[in-house]
Amino acid sequence: MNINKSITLFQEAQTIFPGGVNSPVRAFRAVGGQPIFIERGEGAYLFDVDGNRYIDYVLSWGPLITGHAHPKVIEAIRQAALKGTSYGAPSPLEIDLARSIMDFMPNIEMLRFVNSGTEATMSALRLARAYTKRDKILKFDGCYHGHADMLLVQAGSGVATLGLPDSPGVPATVAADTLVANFNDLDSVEALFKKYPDQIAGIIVEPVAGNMGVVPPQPGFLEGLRAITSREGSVLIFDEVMTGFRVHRGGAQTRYNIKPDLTTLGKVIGGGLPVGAYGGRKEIMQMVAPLGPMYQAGTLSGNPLAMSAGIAALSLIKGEECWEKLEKAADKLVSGILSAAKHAGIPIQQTRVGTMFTTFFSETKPKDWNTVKVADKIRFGRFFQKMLENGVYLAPSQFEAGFISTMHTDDLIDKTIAAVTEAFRT
Ligand code: KE4
Repeated sequence: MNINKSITLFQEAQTIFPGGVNSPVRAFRAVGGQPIFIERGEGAYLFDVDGNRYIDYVLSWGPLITGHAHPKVIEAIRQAALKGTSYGAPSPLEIDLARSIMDFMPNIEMLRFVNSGTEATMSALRLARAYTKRDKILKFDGCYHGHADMLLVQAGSGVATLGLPDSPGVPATVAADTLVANFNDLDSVEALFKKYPDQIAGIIVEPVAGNMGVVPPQPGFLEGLRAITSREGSVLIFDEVMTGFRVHRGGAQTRYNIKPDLTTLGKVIGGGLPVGAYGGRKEIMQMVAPLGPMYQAGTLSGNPLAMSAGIAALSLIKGEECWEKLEKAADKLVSGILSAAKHAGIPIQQTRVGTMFTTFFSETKPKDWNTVKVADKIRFGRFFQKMLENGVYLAPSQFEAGFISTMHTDDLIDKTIAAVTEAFRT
């Protein structure tokens, strides 16, 4: 496979961007270090600058559930752009996208648009602190909620991929207010509430962990978090930036029938353009300026271009039949991976919730960060490279999720399973 242009471009990019990339996990550091430069995307495919074509299971890290350059999304963006890209003032499009989101997730009674998942989680935590007048927050080891200072404590995703348990530059005083419990371990949560009574403003959780690889909640875990936060007067925040419109058409809160106090969103709701959102119980959201005293703002929040892309994308995944198809395709894929691994005698742990999944090279059942961090990263790296050579573009890290789109047809899934079989064989 010729990737000469990618190699040349990466050399130049490294003289401009730290690590040659604009987001760390794209540098392929965990899987060999030579990223592929992309020329264009179309449907389920990525095309690189050397003309190679790949079936894409990263889909921009989740957003592209209708695939690359869906004609309806592109047309919506084109029409919106003809009327200008940003007004810095309210527009009916914000209402339309919000209404669409609230139809999918009725627990969201009021919301605010921002421009990334990081802004959404950062704002939701400030709101939880403002609402409860408490300072401490509780997150889970291996979960990633964006790069706000207070959240870069034992985080997942790129932080875990690069083996940076915490980031330098985060003041100890800030990190001290971030408590860390174990995912799927309610005792570790109870212990922190016992140690810090009436001091914990809120719990933020990926209801299905995606940033340590996909790790589902064990029965009772989410219910337990709901009970503990209600008992303790803390805010329960479901960070559904990744799980929203991925693990179920109504997100994890619908799949597991849990009512969080606040929900954070991103990725899919922007249809491939930068959009984030936080929302939930009205009595909490009413604290947000200018209605309430908690300040949060954004130049491009709710801009008509991004709203139009989100509206188009969500309109394409409204129907139940679309979700039945997505579930079937994802199930077919992971069943194929499992049987290929069994046939080749390679020990893997295959997880999937809805349209997101991970293949762990490990004999340990994934439950939390401690059980996934032992996975064989070297073997994952070799698998990744083999799949890339076979025209399949996976997330370049053992600690990330894979995603499918409505454009991943049966035929493409079959081709992917054949590539997996070949990769395992060699
Ligand atoms: P952004 O600020 O990257 O839009 O969203 C942060 C975020 C918040 N919450 C969850 C659950 C997330 O998964 C993310 C971002 N996810 C990573 C992928 N694991 C984005 C990819 C990257 O960092 O380049």
